[in-house]
Order: sequence, then structure tokens, then C-alpha cells
Amino acid sequence: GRIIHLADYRPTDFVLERVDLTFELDPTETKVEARLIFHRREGADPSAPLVLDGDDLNMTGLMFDQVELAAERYTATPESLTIRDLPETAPFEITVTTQINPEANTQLMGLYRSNGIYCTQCEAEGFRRITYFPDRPDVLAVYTVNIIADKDTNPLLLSNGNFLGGAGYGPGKHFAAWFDPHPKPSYLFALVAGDLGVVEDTFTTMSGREVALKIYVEHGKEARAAYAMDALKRSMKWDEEVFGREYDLDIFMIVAVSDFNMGAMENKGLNIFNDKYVLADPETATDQDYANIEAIIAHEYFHNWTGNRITCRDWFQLCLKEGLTVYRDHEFSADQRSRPVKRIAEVRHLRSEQFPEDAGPLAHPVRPTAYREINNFYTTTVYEKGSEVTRMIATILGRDGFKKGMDLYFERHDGEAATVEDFVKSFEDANGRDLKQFSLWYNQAGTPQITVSSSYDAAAKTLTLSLEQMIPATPGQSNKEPMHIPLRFALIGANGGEQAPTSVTGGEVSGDVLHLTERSQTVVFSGIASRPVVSLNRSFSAPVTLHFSQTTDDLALIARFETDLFSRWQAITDLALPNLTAAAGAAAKGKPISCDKGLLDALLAIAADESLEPAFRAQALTLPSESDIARELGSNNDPDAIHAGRQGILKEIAVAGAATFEALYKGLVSDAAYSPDAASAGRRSLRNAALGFLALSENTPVAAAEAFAKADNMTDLSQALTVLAHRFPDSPETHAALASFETRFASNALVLDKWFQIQATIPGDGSLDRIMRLMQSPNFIASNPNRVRALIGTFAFGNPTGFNRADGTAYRFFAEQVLAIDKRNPQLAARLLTAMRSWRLLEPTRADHAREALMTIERSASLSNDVRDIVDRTLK
Ligand code: B3K
Ligand code: ZN
Repeated sequence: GRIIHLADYRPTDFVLERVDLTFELDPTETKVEARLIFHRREGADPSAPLVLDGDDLNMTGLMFDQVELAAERYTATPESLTIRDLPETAPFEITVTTQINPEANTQLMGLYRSNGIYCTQCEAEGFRRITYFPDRPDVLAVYTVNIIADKDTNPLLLSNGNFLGGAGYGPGKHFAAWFDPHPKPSYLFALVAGDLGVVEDTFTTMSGREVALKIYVEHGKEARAAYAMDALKRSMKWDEEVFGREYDLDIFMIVAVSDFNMGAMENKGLNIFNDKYVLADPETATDQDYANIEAIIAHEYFHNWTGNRITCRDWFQLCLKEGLTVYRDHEFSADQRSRPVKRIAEVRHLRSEQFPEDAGPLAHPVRPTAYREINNFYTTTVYEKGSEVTRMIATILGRDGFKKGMDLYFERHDGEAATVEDFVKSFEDANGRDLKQFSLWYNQAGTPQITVSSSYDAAAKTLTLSLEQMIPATPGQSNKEPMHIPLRFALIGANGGEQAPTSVTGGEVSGDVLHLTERSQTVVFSGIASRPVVSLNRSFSAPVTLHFSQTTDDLALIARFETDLFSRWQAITDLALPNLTAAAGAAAKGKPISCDKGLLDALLAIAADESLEPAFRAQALTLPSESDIARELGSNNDPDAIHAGRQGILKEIAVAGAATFEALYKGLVSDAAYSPDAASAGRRSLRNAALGFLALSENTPVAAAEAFAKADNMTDLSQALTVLAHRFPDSPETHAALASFETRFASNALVLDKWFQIQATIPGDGSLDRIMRLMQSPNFIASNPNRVRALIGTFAFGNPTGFNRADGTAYRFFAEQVLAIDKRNPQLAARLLTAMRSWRLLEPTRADHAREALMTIERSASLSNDVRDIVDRTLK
């Protein structure tokens, strides 16, 4: 595949006015007729040919203004259609017919079949697998879609926009017509046909229009769509209240399908979802599942304005819709649930997924400037760091300034395909603030490292903060400019109260935000009566790593007194990390592991503090993960030592806190019927954290087996099973629980994914054999992305000791799997392969084995463009 560069962007030579599509659906021989009306763009080369994109297409007809086109006027290959000698100014009509095979489409891009349902996925470049088309996001057109299909097997025929009408169509067939009045790019096209059940509701918009809401699921699963419907209505209301955005069609539909490459897709008026993010009931879904459904339903709905009404000029601008929409769904969830707990979860996710990406061979800017395969850029950098960049704009401009900028952006660019520059300029113009330096966040990859030191002068009553920023080199970017980094802070006195300076020199401070803009900066706060403890990067206002050696006492004070709960959690994390890295070192040398009393006291105080919400206490008790510890150690990592060290620290906490955990476990039982609300979920998470510690201190599976037997919801059931499987993998209790779980949920693939995941993360050398055995299970369907991710993906991403077995056998197994999956589904294979991105940070023996495995992939003759791109960059 060739490399596409942002700098090469230019508009199309032809403007697409209208699109009329007719589908005659057939499982293996679907006929697609596309009537496209174009005119040459003003100022374009009058002799330029029309070049349409295709991917694996088979053309069966081509007409120009309704007349068959002479062979010398066009060239058709499976990858493109070029038409020459076109009118200089007059509009003309191209009618192209293709024949496609949905049943054979294992890539799940374009039109395919999932469990007998016809469905589509067109983002980023799937539409060109349906018909020849200018398949790029800056080509916006109005679509009419006719669908003809067998009536018995496909009572339901759906596409974007509003339903125009339908009727019988010859023996056994019927048709339906849909019209979408909103101009859209082809990546937002969708079609669904089949036999599905439906849940219906309505929503009245702020201007009083009634919108029909429909969620389509497999027959018999309707009851499990109730929560998704509730989340949808709350999302619609929230977007009106917070962003002033109203829905714009008469109908909004969601379809749940079981074979899907990612979470969901925001097609105009017809979102298509991975059923995992729609279906939930207490018996089969965990609290985390409910939270994910709420967030993803919201995310796709919010795209209607940020992505669909205003779309992207080109795929380099992906963060324009994704970073912004993630920011919007984060804010929604924060408003619906607990803001600090949500923020902690976001930061954990950013650190464990995006920071390693930004520090490794796949690092790229939030807005990349070149790609070989765009599907490989739907990354945590574009999404999550993109969201953090949006959040920083809000931090710099304040709530009202951010709102003004968003309003101007909607006003200026509605109906357009916009750029990151357009977005930033809206905030600049609405606020009269220069964001030029800030824009470097879109262009410079790498997590900024900020080194901080503080000193207090009692005589002068000043606090001096010295800050230095360093942005590490990343592929293709060796020298970085200093960035504008907004750091929220507090100066906390010995009694816990905040100290306000009388004046500040050496940097801009507005409210509780310190603006770091120079490579190195010394900020002096005057009028500080006594030595304060500095709490920096409150609420994680900037996605950076701080290097600030604060004493255990100072951290303990923050953990105790900060009013910003995120910072309290961060202080606990900062107290824990040195213990965990030291424990890894001790474990490597076979020395005893010990845990600071300061950490134990702080943790147990928070665990027992009833003035704090349970969900926060549970977060505090969830120590940094093995991959967090690996990142802290930097290089030469030994996953076994890290695991052993962390377990040792957990055991110390479990023993020291046995009474506390016992009290929590017993005290937090509830006889109320299950409710997925955040407060109830928080109590369950604290209780299950306590169960994990009890299993460690008691060192018997009895408590967990009893919890498994008594659980009346999937959260408690799966947590108990996790404790059993991870702590006592070989016990009879664990074998019995795994077997009973498998039998009980034999007919529910989504629940069996949890069964796969729990077993895929059992630590230790035995994992590889277990994974290979589980792949033989009749429930493991290799063509289903959810199954592959649950078993192989979870193993590679979430089982550091098992995957990084010192003998390298798991890497070899994984390489074989990636190659096999690549034959069917390149996107899925490429995504899995990113699990090896941090291989250079492993100790030399493992790193050598990892490189070998990567090289077997690289040497394979028939790689997809997707996997080729990832493996080349990973090895570079
Ligand atoms: N926009 C889609 C992602 C498409 C991924 C294509 N490889 C879902 C989302 O971000 O909302
Ligand atoms: Zn999105």
C-alpha cells in the first residue's frame, strides 16, 4: 500500500450532487445499482477524468446519461473506475452496476451478513466495497436508497434517513425506499435487512418534534434492550441541555448485530452496534457492561452533530469527530454518574492504553500527517488523547468560553467537512484568545514529561515551583517545541485548607490553572503563610507524566485532605508505585517483599471511610496494574517479577486489612433488587474488592465459592469466578464454578465471552495451553470478532505473565493466530497485533523471542495492508 500524506490533500475535480442506490439483496449475488449525478467543479481541469474508488468490485454495467458507455471511454479494475471525456460544465449521470457477495465478506467491511442479517460497515473505506464511488469524507451528497429483498426472510428493510414507502415487488419479494435529506459522506451510509425484533419508544425534542426511537435486536432479546433505550433518551436530552443540539430526523434507529469489528457505528439515523453494547439484563450483564452501553449509545448519538452534521475533510482530521465525541460522552457519563470516579477510570484507561502507544513504535500525533492504512489510526491516541486535548481547551477557556467556541463551530461549519484548524479557530475567534502554541497538541506525538521541584521560603513567605517540560522523540519527530500545558493545582496547608497566593510571578495563573508554556519556567507564589503541599495536575487537567518527588508525608496529606477526589486517588497511586517497583525488584532477586506503613495506613483509612463514596474507595484499593508498574520501571521488564511483586504487596494489604475487608464484605450485602445505577454499582465494586483481599489473606477458595453460589447478578457472579480462577486456578471449587457457569450460559455467547476472558487472564506459564484448549471449545467461533477478542485479545493484552512466557512460545502461537485471522479479517488481525507494541521494553531474552515472532509475520508473503503496516512500524 502506498502512503497517503496530509500535505497532498486537494478537493475532487467533480462535485457529487445526488446518489440513488438500488439493492437487490441476495446472500451471495447482491446486485447494486448506483446512479450518481456529478458536475465538474468550477475551476477544475476541464479534461480531468472522473476516478472512482473500488475495492474488490465486479462491475456488471455502466451507463452515461442512461446510455451504455463505450468501452474506450472508461477503465474498470476491481480497485477503480476511470471515466474520460466528460462534460466541461453540464451535470451528467453515471449509472454503475456491481455484483457483490455479502455471505463471503469475512472482512466485515462493506455489505456483509451477520447471523442471517444483512448489514453494512462503511467507515472508513467500506463503501467502495459496495459500488464505485468517490469514497472520501469531503464528498457530501443526498441519498435515496431502494432495497428489494425476499419478504419472508427479510421483513425488515432499513437505511438512513426517513422512510418513504414500500410495497410488494413480484413473487415473494418486497421493497422499501428511504430518503436522507442531510448531505452525508459515504462512510455514514447504512443498510440493514433481515428478521429482527424491535423495542420502540419516542422522544420529544426541545422544539417539540416527536422522534420515533427503535432498537432492533434478535427475536427474544427485546427485554435486554430496555437499558440501551433509556440511555438513548438520556443522551438526547443531555445533548439538548448541555450542547444545545437537537435531533434532526423523524426516526432514530439502532440495530444490534453479533459480528462487528468494533463497538458501534454512527451511520446517519441508523446506528449499527456490536450487540455487546446494546444487550443487558442483571442476569447477564455486569455493572461495567451497563456503563459501557450507556457511554457508547451516547457516543454514537452525539456523533449526529460532531461527525455527521459536521464531518471531516479527510481522514487525517479523524480526531475532529472522535476526540471531540469521546470528550462529549465522557462529560455525559460524568454527569450521569460520579464525576471523580469517572475521571479516575478515564485516566487509568489513558495511562494503560494510550501512554504505551505514545511511548512506542506506533506513536503518532493526535492528527497524523501520513498513513498507509487508515483503519490502523482508530487509536487511543486519536480517541482518548484527542478527548484530553478537547478537555484542555475547555480548561483554558473555562466553561462559558468553551461553550461559545462550540456554538461558533456549529454555526460556521454545519453541513461541512471541516478541519482541526476550523475547530481551533472557532475557539480563538469566539474568545479572542490565541491557541497557536496550544495547537501543537495536535501535531506533536509523545507524552510530555514534566519535572517539578518546589521550595518554600518561610522568611519571604513565597513558594517557588520550578517546572521543566520535555516531549520525548517519537517516530518521525525528533525535536519538539514546548507546548501550552494547563495544570490545575492547589496549595494545601497543614490543616488541609487551601492557601491562596497574594500574587504570582513567572507564569500565567488563572483561577486554579497554571499555564506552563516555556520549556522551563519558575513560578513564584507570594503571601503563602506556611509551607504548603502542592497538589499538581488536579483532575488530570493535562495528559502528561509528572516527575515530582514528594515525600510520603506530603502524599499522605493529599490523600487525606484534597477536595479534588481525583488527586486523592492519584496520591494513593503515587504512594503505591515505589512500593510496587521495589517489590518487583525484590521478587526478581528472591528477596522478601514489604509494604510501607504509610501506604497501608492511607489505603485502609480510605477503605473504611464511610464519608467517601464506595466506588471511589474501590478505585483506591485497585492498585496500579502490572502494565502500570512495567511502564514505571521503563525497560528491561520481567513480567513474572512484576506480577510476583504486586501479589506480594496485595497480600500485605490483605493481611493488614483483614478486619476491614471482612467488615466491608459483610456490611455491603444488599437485599434490594439489582439496579445498575452508579451508587449500587459502586457498593458492589467495593464489596468485590474486599472479597479479593479476603481470598488473599485467608488463602482458601471458600469465601469466593460461597459468593459465587449466592450471587444474584452477573457482576457478583463474574467477580467471584474471577477470584476463584485467578487465585485458586486448580481448586475443585474453581473447576466446579467454571463448569456450572459454562452450562448455565451455554446459549448466551456474550456471557461466554466473560468465561473466556476470565480464563484467558489466569496468570502464569499454564495460560498458553489453556488458551489452546479453549480454542477447541464449541463456543469459540473463530469468525466472530467478539470471541476472538475475548480469548486471544484478552490473553495478549491482559495477561502479562502468560503472554510473555520466558520461552517465547506464546509469541509464536500469537503470530500464527494473527496470520490466520489476517486471511479472513485484516482489521481484526492488525488490531490484535498492536498488543506487541511494547516488546522493546522487555528483558533481552523475551525481547528476542518477541522480535522473532514479529519477523515471522513480516516474512509472510501474503499480508494484508493492515497487518503489514503494523508489523513494519512495530519492528522499525
Ligand atoms: N466511527 C466508528 C469507528 C469506525 C472504525 C472504522 N475502522 C465508531 C465510533 O468511533 O463511534
Ligand atoms: Zn466515535
